[in-house]
Amino acid sequence: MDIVVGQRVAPQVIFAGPMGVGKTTAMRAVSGPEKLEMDVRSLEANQEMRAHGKTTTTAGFDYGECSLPDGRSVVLYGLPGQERFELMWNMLTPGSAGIVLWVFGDRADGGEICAAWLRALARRHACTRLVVAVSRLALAQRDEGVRAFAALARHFHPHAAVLAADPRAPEDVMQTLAAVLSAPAARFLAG
Ligand SMILES: Nc1nc2c(ncn2[C@@H]2O[C@H](COP(=O)(O)OP(=O)(O)OP(=O)(O)O)[C@@H](O)[C@H]2O)c(=O)[nH]1
Ligand SMILES: [Mg+2]
Repeated sequence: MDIVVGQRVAPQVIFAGPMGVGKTTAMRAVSGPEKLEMDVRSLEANQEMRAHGKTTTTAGFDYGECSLPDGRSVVLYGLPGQERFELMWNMLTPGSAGIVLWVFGDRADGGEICAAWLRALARRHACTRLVVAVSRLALAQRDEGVRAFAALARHFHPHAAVLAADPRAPEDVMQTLAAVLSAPAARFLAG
């Protein structure tokens, strides 16, 4: 029997966000065997990322299929984080049922980067479900960090859900998926 990849009825969720935040890592954490990665060796992976073992960047997209604990299936697409591959953003973003935007919670420019991504997504998707997943927040800073990103995200999307999540932890990634599927869809606001 031929193997058929893809589940036509499953909602498609996009993992978006800057280079190195953990979109491919998150996809790997929850996907079953039917997955595809298009990473290439990268000069851009900076020293900090190399220290954590990241030497590649996504030049195309990630594809994965995931079953949630309640039995629902989700198809995942991970965007490339670098703007030079924005052709993929144009192709994949408009068709998605929901977006998980992964952001850096430990960088001084994390808010700015998050706002730039929200603008880029708003240009490509009029109405969607949105979760902002804040990575790398120390436990003591979690509440404050989530509050700060929530205020920013709601500038751009009235029903954005914001949570702290580690893209390496399958249970955290599952939580972002459950959150995006249960969030109300809404139009992006002019931010
Ligand atoms: N220390 C630490 N490392 C993390 C955390 N989250 C992710 N990482 C690491 O950061 C790197 C993320 O790499 P990728 O998943 O390839 O990032 P990406 O978002 O797909 O990047 P591009 O495809 O280049 O846009 C991996 O080496 C992860 O192990 C975290 O919370 N703490
Ligand atoms: Mg990637």
